[in-house]
Amino acid sequence: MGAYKKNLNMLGNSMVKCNMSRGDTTSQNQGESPSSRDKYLKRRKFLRAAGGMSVAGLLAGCAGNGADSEATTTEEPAPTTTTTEPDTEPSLEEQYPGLRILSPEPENAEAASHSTYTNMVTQEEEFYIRNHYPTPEIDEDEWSVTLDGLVDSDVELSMDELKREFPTETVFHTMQCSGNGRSYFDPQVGGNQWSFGAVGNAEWTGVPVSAVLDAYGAETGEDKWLTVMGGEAPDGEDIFTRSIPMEKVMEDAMLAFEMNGRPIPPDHGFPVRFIVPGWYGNNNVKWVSRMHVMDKMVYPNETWEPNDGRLYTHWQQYSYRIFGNNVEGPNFNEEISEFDTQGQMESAEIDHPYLYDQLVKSIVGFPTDGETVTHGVDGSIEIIGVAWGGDDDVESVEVSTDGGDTWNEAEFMRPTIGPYSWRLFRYMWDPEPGDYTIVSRATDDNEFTQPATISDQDADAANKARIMNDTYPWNQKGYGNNAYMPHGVDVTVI
Ligand SMILES: Nc1nc2c(c(=O)[nH]1)N[C@H]1C(S)=C(S)[C@@H](COP(=O)(O)O)O[C@H]1N2
Ligand SMILES: [Mo]
Repeated sequence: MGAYKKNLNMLGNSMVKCNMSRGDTTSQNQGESPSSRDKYLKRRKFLRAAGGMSVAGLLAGCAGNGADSEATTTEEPAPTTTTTEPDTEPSLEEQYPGLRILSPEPENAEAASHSTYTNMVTQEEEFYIRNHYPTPEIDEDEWSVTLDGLVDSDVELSMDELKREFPTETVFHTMQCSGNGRSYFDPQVGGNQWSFGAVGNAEWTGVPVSAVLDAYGAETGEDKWLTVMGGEAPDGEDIFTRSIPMEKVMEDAMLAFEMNGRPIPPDHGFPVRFIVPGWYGNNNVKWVSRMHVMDKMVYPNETWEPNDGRLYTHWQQYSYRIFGNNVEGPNFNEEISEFDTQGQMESAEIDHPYLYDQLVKSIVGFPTDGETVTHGVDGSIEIIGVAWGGDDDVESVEVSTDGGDTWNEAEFMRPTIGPYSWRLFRYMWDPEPGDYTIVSRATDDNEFTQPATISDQDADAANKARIMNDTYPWNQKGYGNNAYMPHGVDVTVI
């Protein structure tokens, strides 16, 4: 019971900040007051300035102040790095020069340029941010992850215990928001209007969740589920909760502390984030506060201890479901046994697929849309892009320079950096001067190929929530779009 209490405190009203002063306690919840927000941004600036520091040093820089300290100045970097920084709040645009901001609070932003998709690893500056609630400010010394449900003993693990008592692993994981490409739906659907930029590839480092579950005698049979909760929801809001099938959890889910070799930035889940390699972003719960082992997925009217009236099911059963125009809302399931999104779309048993494993997709990174290009020294233009297949391999990529009429086989660049990373591809092109539309389409090792366009609102494909007739199903929430035509690039060759 004690563990629950402490955990709930954290969820409810003591999101402890690095720079929190004692007098700030009424406004500490979501950092909404100007003063706490100022301090927060100051800290973020510090984190960015400290890019070269070791992990230990960087974490100590925050924790060393203690949660009660007013002493914001002690964690400022050396004067040489601060004198050039203006003492004003940097805008989100300044913090993330490679992002197009969709909403400042909660923060939602996507890669602004196709050029992000010429790089194997996506840097923080260009990595999309997708938040339902404002980014919490967390002191990692005060943070813990509770494990309960079908376990031998409930436990509350400090960050230090998590980091020191379990083996460390690393994985490159291409993570895409299931709403990426939503802006191309016609008629338009509600929600953030993501175009092509809500996908990135990062290296995540942390501990295998299987090691933690095994250590505390969790039931880990294939019919079990791990329900993972984020710790940032404001009072009265649904906890960001996802139920992940135990089979996948035991295979390779991770509690990650680092993104691209540095502590995970606050916007991406500091101090600890759930990583489900190959699966849509919504499964990758940030600011993890609790993991609950269950014999089904989280279901409406779920009650478990503590039954504190909080809501858990919204982000699992209502949201992140694919359903067409003629459907009032998604039906709920206690369990499903097909997690491949394409497999669910084709399954007779699942009416409204859940967004788990990612559909195969690709995007052109060079040239960018609207660009004028010239031939290289060898007389050709190198078209570059990335392709990924979720937890399936990408088998091949084709490139068209005439808007999808004719296709050419692209070649993969080396190296490969693991089964869940996108692959870079190239096509050497030798065109006459003129205007062209370049698109790419990928095929995975199940022989699924990206469709060309999005279906009409009332087409068969939409009603059945299926990829048919080379179209992706228009769906009410705008999820899962992997059609290639909408994000083609128009270029001029001179
Ligand atoms: N706790 C919590 N975790 C979350 C979210 C959230 O709002 N709260 N958003 C999810 C969604 S929808 C996506 S696409 C990814 C985005 O991760 P990023 O902001 O690091 O790119 O985080 C997921 N994890
Ligand atoms: Mo998302």
